[in-house]
Amino acid sequence: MHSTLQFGRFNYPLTGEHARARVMGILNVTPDSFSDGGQHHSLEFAISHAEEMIRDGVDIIDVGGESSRPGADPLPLEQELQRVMPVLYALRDQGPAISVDTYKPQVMREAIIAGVDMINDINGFRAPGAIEAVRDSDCALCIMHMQKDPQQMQLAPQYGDVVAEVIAFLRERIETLTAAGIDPRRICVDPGFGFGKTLEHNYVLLRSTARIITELQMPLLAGLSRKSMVGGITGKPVEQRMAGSLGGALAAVAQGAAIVRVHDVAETVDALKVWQAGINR
Ligand code: 7PJ
Repeated sequence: MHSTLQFGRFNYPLTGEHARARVMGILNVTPDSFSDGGQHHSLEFAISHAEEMIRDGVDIIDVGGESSRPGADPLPLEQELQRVMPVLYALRDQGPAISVDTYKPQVMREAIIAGVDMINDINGFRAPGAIEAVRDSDCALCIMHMQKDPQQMQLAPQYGDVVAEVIAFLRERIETLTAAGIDPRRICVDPGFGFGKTLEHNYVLLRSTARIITELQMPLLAGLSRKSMVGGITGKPVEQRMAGSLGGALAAVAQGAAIVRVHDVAETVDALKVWQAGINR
């Protein structure tokens, strides 16, 4: 494992006494249904949500314009840029690191010009031109595993050995990125909870967090906040999954996850502080 993760303007220690899990807050920028449908309200709403996360102690804000919920339709490039770019420019000097959740190379290029610190790609930089778009920058790169695409992924996910297959996929992507000249200290990996996985696949992967980190020797990002895997255990609908999500985040961090991607920033920050204070290092 490298001793640090290069994260644009930031550099996160991964080993030693200053290492700690980072909290990534989810900022969805989608048109609001309660106004004229223009860009203005969604921008103001996104900024005030970001300000709340900053007060709550967020480390990284992950800005996403396209829903990648199971069955969701892709968003045209121009619309994604219109949603996301004003938010990136508004947030880039507010303190936290900024990430953009996109698989489109043109959005990656514009976001890097705007100064983002991470490109978070649910597609693992497989789109033609994605690697070239991010190569000559110092932003972090999150490589996520997804089986099929958001339209198809939850129809009938199948694996022989889910952990081995996710690791093999991530290893191939790491090798392709580093062969293109990308510094491995910029890379983190993500098993992609809910992206082409059954409940059982998701929990086999969560229980294998430490193994994935050890085999790949890369920092790991875990995103399970409010997902169906939390509902599958608790029986709770999406608006009642906060405590379950905290439990899942702690399970990942206890196995060495470097970053947790969450909706509930204040609660996650507190849970991690108390957990950190209460364990033997
Ligand atoms: C993830 C993501 C995730 C990373 C989404 C949702 C669906 N990016 N983007 N990992 N999930 N890296 O938040 O429910 O798990 S969108």
